[in-house]
Amino acid sequence: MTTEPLMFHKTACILCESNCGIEVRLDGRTFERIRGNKDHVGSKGYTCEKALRLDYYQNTRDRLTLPMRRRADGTHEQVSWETAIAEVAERLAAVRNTQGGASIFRYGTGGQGNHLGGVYGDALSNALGVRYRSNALAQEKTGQAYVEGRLYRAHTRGDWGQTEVAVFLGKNPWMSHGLPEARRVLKEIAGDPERSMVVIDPRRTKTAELADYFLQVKPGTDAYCLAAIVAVLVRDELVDGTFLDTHVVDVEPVLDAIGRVPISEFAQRCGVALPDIEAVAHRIGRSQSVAIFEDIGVEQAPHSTLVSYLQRLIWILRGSFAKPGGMNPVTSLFPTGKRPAGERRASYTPVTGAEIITGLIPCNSIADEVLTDHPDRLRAMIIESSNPVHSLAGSARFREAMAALEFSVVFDVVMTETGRLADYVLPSSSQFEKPEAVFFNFEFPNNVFSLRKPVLEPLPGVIAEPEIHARLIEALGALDDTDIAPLRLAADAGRAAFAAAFAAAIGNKPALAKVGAALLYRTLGPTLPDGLAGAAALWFPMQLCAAAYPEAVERGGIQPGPTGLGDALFDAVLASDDGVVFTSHRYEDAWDLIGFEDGKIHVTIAVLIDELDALRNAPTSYTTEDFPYVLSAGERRSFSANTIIRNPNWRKKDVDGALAIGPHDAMALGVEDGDRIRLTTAAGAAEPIIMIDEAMQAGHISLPNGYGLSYPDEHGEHHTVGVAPNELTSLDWKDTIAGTPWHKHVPARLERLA
Ligand SMILES: Nc1nc2c(c(=O)[nH]1)N[C@H]1C(S)=C(S)[C@@H](COP(=O)(O)OP(=O)(O)OC[C@H]3O[C@@H](n4cnc5c(=O)[nH]c(N)nc54)[C@H](O)[C@@H]3O)O[C@H]1N2
Ligand SMILES: Nc1nc2c(c(=O)[nH]1)N[C@H]1C(S)=C(S)[C@@H](COP(=O)(O)OP(=O)(O)OC[C@H]3O[C@@H](n4cnc5c(=O)[nH]c(N)nc54)[C@H](O)[C@@H]3O)O[C@H]1N2
Ligand code: SF4
Ligand SMILES: [Mo]
Repeated sequence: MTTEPLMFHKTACILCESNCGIEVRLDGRTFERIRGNKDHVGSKGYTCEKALRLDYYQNTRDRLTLPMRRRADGTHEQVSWETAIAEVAERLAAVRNTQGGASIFRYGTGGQGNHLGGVYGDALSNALGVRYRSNALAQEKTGQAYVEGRLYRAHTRGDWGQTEVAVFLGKNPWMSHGLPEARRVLKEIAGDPERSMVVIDPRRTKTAELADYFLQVKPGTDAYCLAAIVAVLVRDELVDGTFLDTHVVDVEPVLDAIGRVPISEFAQRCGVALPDIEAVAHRIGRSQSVAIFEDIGVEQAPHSTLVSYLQRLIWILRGSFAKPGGMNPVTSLFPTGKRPAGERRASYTPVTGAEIITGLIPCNSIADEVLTDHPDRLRAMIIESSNPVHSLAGSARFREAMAALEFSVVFDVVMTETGRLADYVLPSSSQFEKPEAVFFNFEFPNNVFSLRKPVLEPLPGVIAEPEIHARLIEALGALDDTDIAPLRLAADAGRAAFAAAFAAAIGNKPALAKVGAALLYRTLGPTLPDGLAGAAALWFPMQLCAAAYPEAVERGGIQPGPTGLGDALFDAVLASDDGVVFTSHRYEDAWDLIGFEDGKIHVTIAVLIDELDALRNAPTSYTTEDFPYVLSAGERRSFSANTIIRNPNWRKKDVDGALAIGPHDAMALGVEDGDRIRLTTAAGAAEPIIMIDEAMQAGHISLPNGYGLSYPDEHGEHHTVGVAPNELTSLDWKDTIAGTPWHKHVPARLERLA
């Protein structure tokens, strides 16, 4: 008897935004072996150690296999899908009918690997008239979006493969990745005498060890450090005047403000020696190109929006834009066209009046939008692929908010901290049991889109998000067979007939556009090969993308087929296991990707210039006698991955999620490596194990993210390992502009345990 040779199936890692292509060999339903996919056009075989442990995600003990409904006593019971769909639709409709769709809030829509379900979630939200939404981006990237929206209305990325000076600002890519083949690229830059790496971080990270210039700022003082760098560039005439004259508007107010920066005082404030700041400014000032990667070390710390602005001033003043090695705008799968500069319609949250940036409510405001008797408060929540009770600042307050809701439903694969408080949890198939994709396609010149095919059949009882959402939309009466049947027939007749019928259907009944994703799933979906029905909603963005950037799409290697370029792109995406280059740009195209009609950078942002001027009177420290340490709550380590893997045994090291502390502080406290310690903040307390770490500066302590999840043992008893960081964070520590939380900057106290 011969046994079938075990086959490798191509898919992608779902543990961070890099989504490296991988190959999985199955033994039954077990991921018996995992390796990098060398043919993947984005990652080329690269992975880190985490991808090899994905079986802990797929074969987790706490998978849900039927919908869960909350009983009056707070426990959950299993119910059938028929019951769950009917009741969830009815409850949502009841809230909408009495309080309006705007009182239903939507949180999440995808983690690090699964954004396709969110498109169908959009359709459900549209069917209900949902107006307010948010997700994790509103606790990290909205400050950056605020700045980019005003400067050039596009999103830029560094050209890491070629840049002469790479700057990592509150970013530790050795551990957190976030750029393709991160460790390879870092080593390449470090090993090249013609190139330099600058790291700005209070901690001597793995990345900092590779750096040519390491600016070890005091936590939370990056604004001072960056202002000083910018001011040295201007003082020492290292600004690219030709670039400014040609491409940048409204330069004078910025140059004036920079001229007012007290350079040596600011150097002192951030704890970096002035010659070190000057050396970095001069290295950047002499370079052909500089690229800067800011991440949550600064985005979740004081003055975060100002920091997002100041770092951009560095490369704008250097003219490091639209060229190899510089910063370049990326294409979008959902292009929005151009606008006159300065034309902006701001919107605000209904209760607290917080500014909504890129359509997202600041995460720190959500609970306050619920916990009030304001008539326009949020009254129901739809939560998809995220665990806000664990991941938002102030967990206690979010739990309170969930308890106050009239209705809540969570879409997840497991029972989470959030699911436990929800009225219903709808279990979806895992990321390896359905077609999936991410919309983090942010590179230049080549943008890669990867559609992953299912590796396994869904676990019996679970359903993929497109089907769950379509059923809910149908139960709400927003889509029915009279809409679906003619388009099904047209889809069978071919793509040209389908495109015409789809356009006509929406022309006749514009409300169908709102639930377009579900309509595509029900009609085009069944004609797609290999169980890819769930990818049907991609058909529309692929058409938009091909229409917006036809030359870039063709340059990527896609030729228009009989029914056009959009269909050809869509089919190429469906056919490939290795990712598709969906746009390939030339550097000069960067100007055309600016979102303003005049194609210029508008460099003055008055509010931020005011904040820059006010810096010299702002505090550089928020610690007190009671809380003398700065706690960074949520550092990325080699075995942290948000809350995607819940079984603590997946970790090969740092099993406890130790609190990192410098040797001086440890000595002063009289504690040793491996001791437990009492850690207290204004919001809560915990007793983590400590890890003495030379990388930490005095007064700074750090906990990893993604710990403190409860997980059942073989007897079903739940245990929690490590500290859930947001039991220690509070809602009021946040950026004044974007409202993003200061996860990295929590005043804290340490006490030795008796
Ligand atoms: N291993 C792993 N990788 C991940 C993830 C994961 O969970 N685990 N999550 C992914 C996600 S969702 C994200 S958003 C990214 C985040 O990726 P990173 O931003 O790189 O992650 P962190 O380690 O949280 O923070 C980066 C650095 O900020 C530093 N820092 C703390 N306070 C300050 C400060 O005041 N100023 C400066 N300049 N730096 C400061 C920390 O010391 C740390 O080295 O990682 C992604 N990759
Ligand atoms: N204190 C502190 N808090 C932080 C951070 C920090 O550094 N410090 N980091 C913040 C950052 S940057 C981020 S990005 C957030 C991340 O926090 P969240 O946005 O809450 O996301 P994840 O932890 O990735 O949760 C993903 C959820 O999706 C579920 N899931 C997995 N696969 C599927 C699927 O196929 N379908 C469905 N429906 N669900 C699925 C998982 O079980 C999990 O519950 O945390 C933030 N919170
Ligand atoms: S965790 Fe990130 S870098 Fe590591 S293999 Fe997965 S996607 Fe790639
Ligand atoms: Mo994130």
